[in-house]
Amino acid sequence: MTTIDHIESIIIDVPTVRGHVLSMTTMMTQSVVLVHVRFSDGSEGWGEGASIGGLSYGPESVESIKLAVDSYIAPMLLGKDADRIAAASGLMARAVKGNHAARAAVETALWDGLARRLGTSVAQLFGGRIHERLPVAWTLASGNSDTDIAEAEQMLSERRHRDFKLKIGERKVKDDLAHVASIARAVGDRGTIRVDVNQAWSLTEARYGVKGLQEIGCVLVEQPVPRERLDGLRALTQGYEIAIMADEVLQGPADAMRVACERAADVFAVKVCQSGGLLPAAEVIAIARAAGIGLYGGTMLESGLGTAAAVQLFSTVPELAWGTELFGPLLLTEEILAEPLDYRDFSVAVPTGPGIGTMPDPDKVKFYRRDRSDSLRAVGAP
Ligand code: MUC
Ligand code: MG
Repeated sequence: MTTIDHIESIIIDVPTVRGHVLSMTTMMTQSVVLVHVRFSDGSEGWGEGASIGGLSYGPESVESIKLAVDSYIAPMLLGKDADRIAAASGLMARAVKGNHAARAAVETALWDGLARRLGTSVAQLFGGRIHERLPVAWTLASGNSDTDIAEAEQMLSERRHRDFKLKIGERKVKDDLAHVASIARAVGDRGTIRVDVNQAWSLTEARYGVKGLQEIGCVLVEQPVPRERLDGLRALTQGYEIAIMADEVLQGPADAMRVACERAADVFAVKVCQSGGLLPAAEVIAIARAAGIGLYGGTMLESGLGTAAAVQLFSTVPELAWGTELFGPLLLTEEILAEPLDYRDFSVAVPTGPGIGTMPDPDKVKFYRRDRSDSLRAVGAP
C-alpha cells in the first residue's frame, strides 16, 4: 500500500499586473497556498488553495487555509492509503467542516499524486478529456473605463481573450451602467460582456441594474445579490432574459442542489476551491447538467498550479456553455510553473503530461514564499 507520508503547505504572495478592483476590495497581490504531498513510494503531488482579497471575498484566507491543512488535515491523513482519495475526502469532510479551499488543496495534491503514479493525467481519472483547449475570459477590473477599454483592445489584438467580465458593484449602479455601456460600445460584436457584482447589490438595486445591463447588451450577471438572498437571485433569474450566474452561493454540491431546485440561476460558476475539491466540483457539474443549468469554469484566481488542476477537470465536461475564466496565472507578474500554461487563440491548452500536467518551479516558490529568507527580501521581492 502506498501511504501519505508528508504534507507541507506554503503561502506564496505574487504581485498582480495591475490593481484588480472588486466590489469588496482592491487586490495588488494574490496570495495562495501550495500544498505538496510526499508518498511512501517516493511519488509526490501538488495542489493549491486560494481565496481573494484576504477575508473580503469569503470565509477563508490563505492563513486559515494553511492552519486547517497543517493542524487538522495533515495529522489526520498521514499514514492513510494514498490511492483511496474518496476515503480521504470523506475523512476530511467529516473532521473539517467548511474550509473548502483547504480541503481542495489537499485533495488536488492526492489526485495529482495518484495520476502520476498511474502515469496518466488527472483528466483521465475524471473520464478523460473531451476538449484539447478551453475558452478563457478575461476580467477587466482596473477601476477606470478608458484603461479597461485599452486593455480589452490589447487582449483582442493579441487574440488572448474576447469574452470580458467586468467587476462592478463598487460604484453607484447608474455609474456602473455607464461604465459597462462604454466598454460594451468599444468592444462591439468582437466579444462578449459579462459582469460580476460579487454580492454588492440589494434586490432593489439589482432589479434596476440587471434591467439596465440587459438593455446595454451585457449577456450575463454574476452573483448580483448576497449569497444568503436565494429568493432575490431567483426573482432576477425568472424576471429577466439576461443570464444570471451563481457564484458565492455555490459552496459545494448541497448548495448546487438547492439553487437548482429553486431554479435560482441560469448558470453555475464552478470553482474547485469553493466546491471543496475536484470530486465535489464534479458533483456540482453533474447537478447542473441534470438540471439543465449552464456551466462556466470559474476561478478563485489560482496560480498556474490550481488553474492547471481546474483545466484538467473542465476538459472532461461535455459542454461549457459559458466557457471559463481560468486566467489566474495571467493576472500575476510571474508564472510560478516550471512550464507555463499555453494561452493563445482565446483559449488555454489542456496539459497532457502526468498528473495535473505541470509542476511549480522550485526557485520561484522559494522566491515568493511568505516565509522566505531575509536575503531574498533584500533584493526587492514584495
Ligand atoms: C469571482 O468572484 O468570480 C474571478 C475572476 C476575478 O477577477 O475574480 C474572481 C472571483
Ligand atoms: Mg464571481
